[in-house]
Amino acid sequence: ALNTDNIQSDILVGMKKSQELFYFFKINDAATFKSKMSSDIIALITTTTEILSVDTQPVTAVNLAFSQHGLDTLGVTDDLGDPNFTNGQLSDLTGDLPGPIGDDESTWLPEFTAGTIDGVFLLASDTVDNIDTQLASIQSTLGSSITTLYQIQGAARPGSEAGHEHFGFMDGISQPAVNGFTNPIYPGQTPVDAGLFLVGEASDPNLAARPASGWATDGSFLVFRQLQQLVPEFNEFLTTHPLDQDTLTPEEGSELLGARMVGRWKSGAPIFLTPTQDDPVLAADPTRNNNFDYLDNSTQSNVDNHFNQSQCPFGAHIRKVHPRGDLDPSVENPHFIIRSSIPYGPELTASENATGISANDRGLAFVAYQSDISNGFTFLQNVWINSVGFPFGKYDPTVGVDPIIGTLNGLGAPKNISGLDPAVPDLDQTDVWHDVVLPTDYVISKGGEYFFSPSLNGLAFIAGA
Ligand code: N7H
Repeated sequence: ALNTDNIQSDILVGMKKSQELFYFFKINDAATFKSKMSSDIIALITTTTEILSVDTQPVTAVNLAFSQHGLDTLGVTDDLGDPNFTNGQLSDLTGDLPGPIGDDESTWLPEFTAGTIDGVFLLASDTVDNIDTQLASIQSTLGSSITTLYQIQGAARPGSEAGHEHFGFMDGISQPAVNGFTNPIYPGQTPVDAGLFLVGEASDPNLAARPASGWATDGSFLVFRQLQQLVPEFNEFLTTHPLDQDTLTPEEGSELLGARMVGRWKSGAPIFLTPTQDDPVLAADPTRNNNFDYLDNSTQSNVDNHFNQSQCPFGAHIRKVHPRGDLDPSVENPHFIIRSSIPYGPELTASENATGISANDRGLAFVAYQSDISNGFTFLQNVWINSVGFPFGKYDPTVGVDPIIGTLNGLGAPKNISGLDPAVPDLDQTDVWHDVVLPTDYVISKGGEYFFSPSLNGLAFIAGA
């Protein structure tokens, strides 16, 4: 079993609250910061054990993670064994291996391009007031040893949209199961080793590269991304390109297009199981809503699935990032991440709806945990999401980039996506594949950073460094 008293809460469980602040800071005075860590801050950090029971959940959950720049500033000299973390996220815009993550630096906020972020506090609670109170207390403890660089206030969307991201789709349904931790494991959930997410576990593929003293054990790399979503523009595209106009109303045709781009209906029901209409009962049933594999129902072979996109386009968002039966598990499993994202920004205004133009910044405060960033986030973004050929080996060799978050070289370039239209999903060799062309990007990266979320023991080590 895992040492859940030692692991920060967000990594395996999430923050379990409707409001979450990401507070990015710079360290001015390492000695004072470390002494306050020991005397006050570490006691505030919420563990996995605490978040699991409502009886022990704090009013405001607190997690703390550092960038490489922050660890350097604090005098931690050990190499954590993850080159992407060491070099920072900005260097993955132009780096060689594992290649560019597709962002255009011109869309990054100066807060993220400056390379000065040392750490981030994650503060989560039921109200923004609680968060502000906790933040004020932390700031008063740390005084001038830190400076605020940037903050993003995340929030669950209101009412019946709770749990849905800003395009309107239910999020947070599918996560890998962690061996020795996740219980129950629902049908369709893939059990994988804890070492894919937690550094220093026996199953950590990079165990030999970790600090010999073991202080990094039970920590995880936190990939943060501020992903702006152009919601009225996305909605306008769906409205003006309804599918299957012979049998569906324009509204239904637009809804179907959105569902085929994501791979789930807005309710969360997977289109592979219910391809022509939404099924909210299925969506709400955790024993069924993740139980599918993209394999042919009758033969359980993937032969048919090399040319048949009737149940789900090859390039649907959730198929790109978790191809299930399209790949052998030994090939796919190293690339699982645990997601802990939350929407940020206001609801759509009436005038944004009317004009189809975003006037406010809103999107996803994207958080993903893994023990190897080059196998997790950057691999998914570069090799699967942004590759027009992935899933490889399909009858149509140009599947297209991920229609939700993929980018072609060149910001906002039009993107051809195969199989979105179910009227022509299953073609023989003489037919021409019919692509739907997305005129531009509806998700724009505003930047991000790589952090290390240490264990409680690891935080104590850092404080003593
Ligand atoms: Fe995605 N969306 O609303 O369209 N995502 N995602 N994501 N995502 C998922 O199954 C979305 C992003 C993954 O196991 C769902 O839990 C949006 C990045 C993975 O079958 C929905 C953005 C990366 C899964 C969305 C965004 C991923 C997943 C269905 C950005 C990785 C699990 C809910 C603004 C680099 C797939 C669910 C599985 C699911 C959306 C970003 C990865 C609705 C809007 C950057 C691994």
